Amino acid sequence: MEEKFIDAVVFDLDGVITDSAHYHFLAWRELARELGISINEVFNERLKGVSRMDSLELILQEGNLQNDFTLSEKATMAEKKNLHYCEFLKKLTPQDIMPGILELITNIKIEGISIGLASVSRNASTVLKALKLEDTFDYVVDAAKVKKSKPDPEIFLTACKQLDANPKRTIGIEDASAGIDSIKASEMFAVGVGNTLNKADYKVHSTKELQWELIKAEYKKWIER
Ligand code: B16
Ligand code: MG
Repeated sequence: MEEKFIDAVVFDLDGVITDSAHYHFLAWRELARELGISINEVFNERLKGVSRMDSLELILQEGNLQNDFTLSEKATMAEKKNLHYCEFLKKLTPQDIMPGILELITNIKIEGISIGLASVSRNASTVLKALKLEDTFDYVVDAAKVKKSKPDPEIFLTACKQLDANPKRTIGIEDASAGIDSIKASEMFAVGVGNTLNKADYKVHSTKELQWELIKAEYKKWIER
């Protein structure tokens, strides 16, 4: 049997496992509109992988309103956005798992490689339940388990530690620039899904292209470079 050269694969949730990143955008856009701030999909790239309160700060800065609200008012705004987001989550079903993801997970598991999930979302467990993936991952790191949001490496390093994986023998899959920075700061191999992730070690345009044999081949080239 071929020697195992990868310890684990750690997935991001929003934007990789399911398109909840779009629901985050719709909920933020509505809150921003109420504040007289206009945000679009290009601006939204900066919110991906960023915690709820940090996302709110970026939106307020965009409207030059960063000094206009108390902490308590900001907490109320973030809660309002979250309630709106949670309404979208009620519609989520296993049909909303991104194309190619279940096949990828199956192929990784066949080789006895651990899989983890690293999401800074406080709604991660709700999303996993809605997708019927709550028992799929060997370890899930969510907002409750880390102090620092992506791009800090804490979340991916926590996943590696809990999976007993050496970061250099671990692959991270992300759709956000903050997430790729977090993976690289962890010294892992970074797979980027999307068009704007220049720092990724291997890039694909969509989850459909996440093929295990190709990812392994790219990882091998990277580790042997
Ligand atoms: P919540 P990920 C992140 O999840 C999202 O990408 C980001 O847009 C969101 O603001 C953040 O979770 C916090 O989410 O408001 O649900 O706590 O990409 O790390 O899975
Ligand atoms: Mg994401």
